[in-house]
This record gives sequence, C-alpha cells and structure tokens, in this order.
Amino acid sequence: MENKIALITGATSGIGKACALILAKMGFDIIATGRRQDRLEDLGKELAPGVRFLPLVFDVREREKVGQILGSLPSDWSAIDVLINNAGNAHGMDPIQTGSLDDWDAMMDINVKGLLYVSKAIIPGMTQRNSGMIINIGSIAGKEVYPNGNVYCGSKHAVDAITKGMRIDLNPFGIKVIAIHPGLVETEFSLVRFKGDESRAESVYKGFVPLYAQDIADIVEFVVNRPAHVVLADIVVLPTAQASATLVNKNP
Ligand code: NDP
Ligand code: 8X3
Repeated sequence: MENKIALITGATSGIGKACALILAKMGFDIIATGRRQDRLEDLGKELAPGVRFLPLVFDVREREKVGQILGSLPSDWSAIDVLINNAGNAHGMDPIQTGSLDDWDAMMDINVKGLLYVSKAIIPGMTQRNSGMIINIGSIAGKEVYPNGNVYCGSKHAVDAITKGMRIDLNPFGIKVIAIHPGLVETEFSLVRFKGDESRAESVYKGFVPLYAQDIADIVEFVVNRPAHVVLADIVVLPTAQASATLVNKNP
C-alpha cells in the first residue's frame, strides 16, 4: 500500500486508533482526526518511524471547519484512497420519554451529520479519480433496536441507510462502500455513554469475552486487502457470546 493515504476519523481511541495503527503497518500514510490533540500526538509516537502522519484536530459537528480543513489539505495529502468514518458515540441510555435533548443532538450531530460533513469533503476527490473506498462504522444498533437505545439506534440505522445510498450513488465511479456493524466492543464507548461512570461502563463487558478494537481493525485490514473486483459490502461482527443486540451469554 505504498503511497496510499487513509483518513480515519475518531482515531484518538478505540476502533479508530486500532484502524490507524493497522493501516500504518500495511504501509498507508495516515491522516488521523479527533478532538483530543494530545491523543493524536501519542498516536503519532506509536507509529513506526518513517510512517507519514498528519494529525487533524476538529470536531466533526463543526460543518464549516470540517469543510475548510479537509478542503485545504496539502497537495501531497489530498488524494485520499480510504476513508474510515468512525467518529461517533452513544450519549445516555434513557427511555424516549425521559431522554435528554442534548444527548439526542450529540448523537445525531456526531454519528450522522458529522459522517456526512466529512464524506462531503472527501467524496469529490474520489469521484474525480474514479477510485476510493469508504468504510462506515455502523453498529448492531443499526440493524436492531433495543430498550433505551432509541436515538443511538436511530443514528446507526441512519448510518446503515446512508451507506447503502452511498454505494448506489458512487457505484458508477468504482468506489467501494462498506459498512462494518460491530456488537459489543470494549473501548471508551460505554464510558462516554454513561458519562464517566467507570463501574457502569465496565459492567457492560463483564461475564463474557467482548470484541476488542483490534478485532475490528483486523476486519478492516481484510476488507482493504480484497482484490479490485471484490467488496465486502455489509459486515456484522459480534462477540461469540452475543447472539443479538440484547442477548449476551454472560457467566456461562
Ligand atoms: P471510543 O469512545 O473509544 O472512540 C470514539 C472516537 O470518536 C474517539 O476517537 C473520539 O475522539 C471520536 N469522536 C467522538 N465525538 C467526536 C466529535 N464530536 N468530533 C470528532 N471526533 C469525535 O468508541 P469506539 O471506538 O467504540 O467507537 C468508534 C465507533 O464505533 C463509533 O461510531 C461507535 O458508535 C461505533 N461502535 C462502537 C461499538 C462498541 O461497542 N464500542 C459497537 C458498534 C459500533 P475525540 O473524543 O478525541 O474527539
Ligand atoms: C455499540 C454497540 O450494543 O451498545 O454500537 O449499541 S451497542
């Protein structure tokens, strides 16, 4: 993958960080984004010497800034081959009748509109070059709905639909569009969802072996390595102990 460029959003932790590391090992030049500059600097230090690395600090919700930063990349960084739309999170887990508007805004603005803002900036280069790959990180929450998951599930169902729409519209340009929908992956996801409540977050992954960020990165490596005529369009990946969004075989 010499001289190929991958842009990964939300590369400061979890799935995005693991994807950045594996793509760098595969030989990609890496553009990594997120809000936490210190984390992006740490990622840069973890990369092997010689890996070309461009950290970009922005909030995917900031429409003008996203367009401005991604629309003015240096010329040797602008031809992006692989875009991983990964930045996202759940905020809160409340029934619809008591959910918070701020949480709902965060999930729709980051998971859905943020993905669109980034895609809007990157897709024109891909259509001009008639090549590229977009990997959207969806969720089992984009395939099923579970109690108190209402708006998060809505945001990930939107990612599922937008991915399908992208695949149809970008088909004439030879651009591969892929969705990876994980079940329970142990990352900072639950810490964010439960607003820093560590014991509640840890309890999500207790009593079974969850997925790890590396498992998703391994799938990304496999997907990216397929020959030109093959696209793994829609992938659901669960821990073996998980049968559905809500059915997990804990403490068997
Ligand atoms: P983490 O919380 O570990 O990582 C989330 C990443 O998203 C961070 O790098 C964070 O960076 C970035 N991010 C969040 N909000 C913003 C924002 N407003 N602007 C820019 N970047 C942002 O969680 P995961 O790695 O688990 O989550 C990654 C993706 O995987 C998400 O889309 C999530 O919905 C999805 N997913 C996760 C599952 C799980 O069980 N963990 C299962 C299925 C899907 P920073 O805070 O520095 O901005
Ligand atoms: C994250 C997985 O099950 O918490 O998307 O919705 S779940």
